[in-house]
Amino acid sequence: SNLFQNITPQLMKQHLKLYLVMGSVNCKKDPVEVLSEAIEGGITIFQYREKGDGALEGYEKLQLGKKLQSFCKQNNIPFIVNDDINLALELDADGIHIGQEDGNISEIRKLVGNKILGVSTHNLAEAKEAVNLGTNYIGVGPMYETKTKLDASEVTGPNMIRHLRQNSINIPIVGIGGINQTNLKPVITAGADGVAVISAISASSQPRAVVNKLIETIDESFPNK
Ligand code: TZP
Ligand code: MG
Repeated sequence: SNLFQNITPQLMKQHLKLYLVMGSVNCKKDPVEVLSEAIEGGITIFQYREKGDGALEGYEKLQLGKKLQSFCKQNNIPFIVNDDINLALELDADGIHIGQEDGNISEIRKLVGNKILGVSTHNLAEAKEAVNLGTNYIGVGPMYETKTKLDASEVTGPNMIRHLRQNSINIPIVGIGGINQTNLKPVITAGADGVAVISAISASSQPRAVVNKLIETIDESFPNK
């Protein structure tokens, strides 16, 4: 798909508003059901992150990816693949999200062309590098303690986002890690364009209701609204 190729920073920021990240391991219900409810609730971008104990591999990983991608397509939601560049290319995903240990950012940019490229960052040096290499957005975190990512680095808190903004990091930013309805406001007021969430949505028995609430709280949190 080329709908989101060469995405503008402005459109990227809009789509980062509520970023659902998940795979089968994170879901209380069928992942397809979780995603379709979350889309109905109003998520604005989705990342397929099939990782951890019991994660699907090979053909099964591909098949679930195809199903989730088709729901995203029907609803104009960018479909991003975590880590797996071959899968992103095979599915013709809208983008790829990588961490600091997932390879050379410039090489990955060459492989994925004009697709969305997002990178996880934890400090100003990493954010500056991501900007210089032309990534479309950065994830910053963990904002808060999280049980979802076992090898998560130290909590930075929303202040890291404020620090990046004060140091002229103007690209789209999404906060991640331990975020829920009760603690998201400081992430937005620190300067994030949105929040990325795994367990608050995917481990819920009512993903649609949770997403409705998150959207309402995000809207209330933006300084100009
Ligand atoms: N990267 C930093 S924290 C994290 C990732 C993938 C996990 C976020 O999951 P949750 O359940 O929203 O804390
Ligand atoms: Mg990774």
